[in-house]
Amino acid sequence: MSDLEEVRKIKRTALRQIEKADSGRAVEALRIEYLGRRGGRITELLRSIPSVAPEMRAEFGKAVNALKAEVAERLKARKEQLAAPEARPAAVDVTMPGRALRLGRIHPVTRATREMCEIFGRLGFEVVEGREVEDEWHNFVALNIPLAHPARDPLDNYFLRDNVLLRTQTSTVQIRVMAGRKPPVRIVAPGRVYRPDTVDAGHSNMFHQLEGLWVEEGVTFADLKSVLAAFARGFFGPDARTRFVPSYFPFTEPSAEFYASCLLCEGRGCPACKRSGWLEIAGCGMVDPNVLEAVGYDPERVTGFAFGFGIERPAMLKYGINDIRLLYENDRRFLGQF
Ligand code: 2NL
Repeated sequence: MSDLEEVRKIKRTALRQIEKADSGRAVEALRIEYLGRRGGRITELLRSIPSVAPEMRAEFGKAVNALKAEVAERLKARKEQLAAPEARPAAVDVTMPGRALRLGRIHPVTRATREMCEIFGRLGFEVVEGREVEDEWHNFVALNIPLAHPARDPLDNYFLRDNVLLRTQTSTVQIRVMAGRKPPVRIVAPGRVYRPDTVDAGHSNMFHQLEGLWVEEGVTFADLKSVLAAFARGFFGPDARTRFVPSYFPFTEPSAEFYASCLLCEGRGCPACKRSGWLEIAGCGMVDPNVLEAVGYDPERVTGFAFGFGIERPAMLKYGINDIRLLYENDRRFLGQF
């Protein structure tokens, strides 16, 4: 057999074996068999070049070097092919159980919001939403909050630029509804509000509010009391008791703070209610005539009441959450409990 025939034969078997190799380990074994430094079949051919007859040497040397290059190339390609995941169909065990889907839960703030809206819905209130970026007219002026009022201090608001700020209460939504339609109006407005407060277990610079408004001919403070009492029984349970304490807001007159009996201690006094037995859950009052006038309503013809609830505080009470920050961290270990 001539030397060149030997080269062709090694080439045929090497390429066939590489094609059949079914693992990285098998490819490596072939590399050692053909290209190994000691005793590799092609290595040996290369070493034999100097002893080939001079008239054959150049041609033989060229053939052996080409063989070496081609085998090395094929080994590399086969190794890469086997490393690709789709090259290992045997690795898929079709009898394995599937991966369980992680079902999402409703966030406690969303749950509380929906529950509150549902209760007010039964009382005839329509749910409306609005923008979070507002102007000073909707956030302050229409609500009878004058320029000199401390609530308008630039340090107590997130101003984006002159006359543009993140809303501090959702009353802005009610102002927009009233400015856009005639009475009667019976709405609740849930949503995010923003105040640059220092964050701690009980405070966040972003929180949620649900404000409500009922404006129509003949609406009285008695209606306010019965609506909020009905809400408290719906949200906290049929045994919830309620009380109103005189207060002050620029946008209502008269104004009141609204308390429900503490649902944790049933009014006996505990840390949640600071031993008073009562929880302050909303501010409320009769809509100030200046507010009605600002939106083009006639305060001689219609009257109304309004109220503003925080959402986090009642949600935390109801679901037993002791730090408001947990509500915004999106830790699945926390969220999975609701
Ligand atoms: C609170 C409680 C309150 C209102 C919000 C309101 C809205 C309109 C007109 C009049 Cl459009 N009032 N909302 C009323 C009383 C209380 O929020 O603690 N606010 C600082």
